[in-house]
Amino acid sequence: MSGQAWSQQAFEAQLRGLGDHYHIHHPFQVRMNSGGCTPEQIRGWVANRFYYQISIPLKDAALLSNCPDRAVRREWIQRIIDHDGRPGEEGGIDAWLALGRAVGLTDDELRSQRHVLPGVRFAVDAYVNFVRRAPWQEAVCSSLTELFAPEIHRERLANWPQHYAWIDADGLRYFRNRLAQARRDVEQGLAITLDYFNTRGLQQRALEIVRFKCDVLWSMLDAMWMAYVAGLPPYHHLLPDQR
Ligand code: AHQ
Repeated sequence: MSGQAWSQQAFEAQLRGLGDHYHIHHPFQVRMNSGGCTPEQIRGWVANRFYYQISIPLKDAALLSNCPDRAVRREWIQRIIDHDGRPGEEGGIDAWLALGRAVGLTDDELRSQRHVLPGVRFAVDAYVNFVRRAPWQEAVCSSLTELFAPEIHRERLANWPQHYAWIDADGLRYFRNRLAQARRDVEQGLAITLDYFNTRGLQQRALEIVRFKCDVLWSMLDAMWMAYVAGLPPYHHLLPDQR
């Protein structure tokens, strides 16, 4: 890609411009945030997103294993602790299990992954495998969909108590925790990205990477829409016990 590199300010604006592709605009999320989801659709979303949540620490560990920069690792490793927790400290995975219980799913249902749709698994695995193979700076860049995450967490915290009074508000603590964590994560990820992607070609590559991650998040919800809204789960032509 020819052309002069964007200034860091212009490059950040380009990255933030990808917010139009963020999954907050997906029909499933729009339906969820406007109160249009049935309990089964909420449960399907929580059960499928659990696979994403337990994959994040694996993704971040893969990034760390590729990163020779101790200063970066010392900061990035907090992300694993945020999700896995540590002795005496609940992590995001525990908070997501609490969300599961609040919507009527047992821990075993989540941990067994029996509700995880093929399309969700493929999208999440595509993300983890990208990070395993990519240069660590590209892997950092792929986390920048979180530029847009605070808004989606704020929306849930505002709308779920209003629209889904049947869900115990205690189950929403994951979203509360992520508000601050996402902002902190983005500070580090954005600084690394603005610094490393410093030619026009590299900057275009960065935009491609964030678009790929938007595709990951969008595809997860496409699979959930087919299964839980359109009533067309994989192999819907077969009897439930044959699928
Ligand atoms: O809960 C989320 C989370 O911990 C992360 C980590 C980050 C990454 O490293 O890719 N992305 C991410 C996201 C989380 N929640 C999603 C949501 O919609 O609740 C949003 C997602 C993201 O924006 O990438």
